[in-house]
Amino acid sequence: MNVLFEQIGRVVVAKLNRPSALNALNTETMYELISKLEKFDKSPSVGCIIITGSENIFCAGADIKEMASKNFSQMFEEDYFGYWEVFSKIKTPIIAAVSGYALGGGCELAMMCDTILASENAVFGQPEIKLGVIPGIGGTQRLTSLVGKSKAMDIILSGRNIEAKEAENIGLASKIISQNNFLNNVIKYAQNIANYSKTALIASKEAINQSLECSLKDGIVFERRVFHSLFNTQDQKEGMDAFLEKRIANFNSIYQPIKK
Ligand code: DAK
Repeated sequence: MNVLFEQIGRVVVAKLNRPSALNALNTETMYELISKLEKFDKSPSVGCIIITGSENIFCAGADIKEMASKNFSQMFEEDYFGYWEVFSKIKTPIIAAVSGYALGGGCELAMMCDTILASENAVFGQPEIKLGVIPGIGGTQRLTSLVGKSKAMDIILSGRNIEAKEAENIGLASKIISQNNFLNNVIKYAQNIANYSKTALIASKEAINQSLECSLKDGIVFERRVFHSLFNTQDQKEGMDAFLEKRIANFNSIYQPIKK
């Protein structure tokens, strides 16, 4: 198995597991990861997903051995790596827990997640320029929207590595977490998120992502409409009742009909 899955409470941990290829992403791994995540996404018992690797390697990118001998027709006809678009359609929040190298497609996988938590030893980079190609799973687009044009040009044109501190400073990683007990600390962070209303989590993710696709004016209207719609959920009643009754809210009645 190229990916190991474990559900801990409401959190699913997907661990890339191709140590001999430094967790490089081949076609098989892509299908294994995404098809399983699609199932977890639909489960009401899952509120947050973590994608991670081992302590020293998150992912060394797309599998160079698989790609090296392909020609344009093959890449084009099989729409090589086109299935990654399905990953972007997953509604459940996804955290990239990056320890060690996240290079090329590995960095792009982290950026496809909703936020990146980096261990102190994390190293990011888009070294495709050294292979005579460019990032191919959204790197030129997502890195630019995260760090701005000038910094994205610097990183992609030079192919240089970025240490955790710089990744945090430029907004690529949302924060650095101590290497000691890294994954357990990310799981705790994810559990906190996963216990909120899944409907509200999905709505937050959708509204934030919408901001990248439309004008501020349209985005604000979109947000307001989604906000209004949440008043038809049991979780909104539960969240606000719990606040007024000074108790902890018990969310996740996503598929239950609203109580009168
Ligand atoms: N693919 C396949 N095998 C890889 C690999 C990779 N990306 N990275 C490492 N390996 C393999 C090595 O070949 C080696 O295998 P053996 O020789 O033992 O058989 C083994 O993993 C250990 O690697 P090293 O000996 O190099 O280990 P080091 O600790 O010395 O170095 C490293 C670690 C991560 C710095 C180094 O391995 C490295 O630089 N790796 C390559 C990183 C890289 O260039 N990544 C970008 C890959 S290109 C597309 C969409 C997307 C893409 C392309 C097309 N379409 C939509 C068309 C994306 C492209 C990429 O990601």
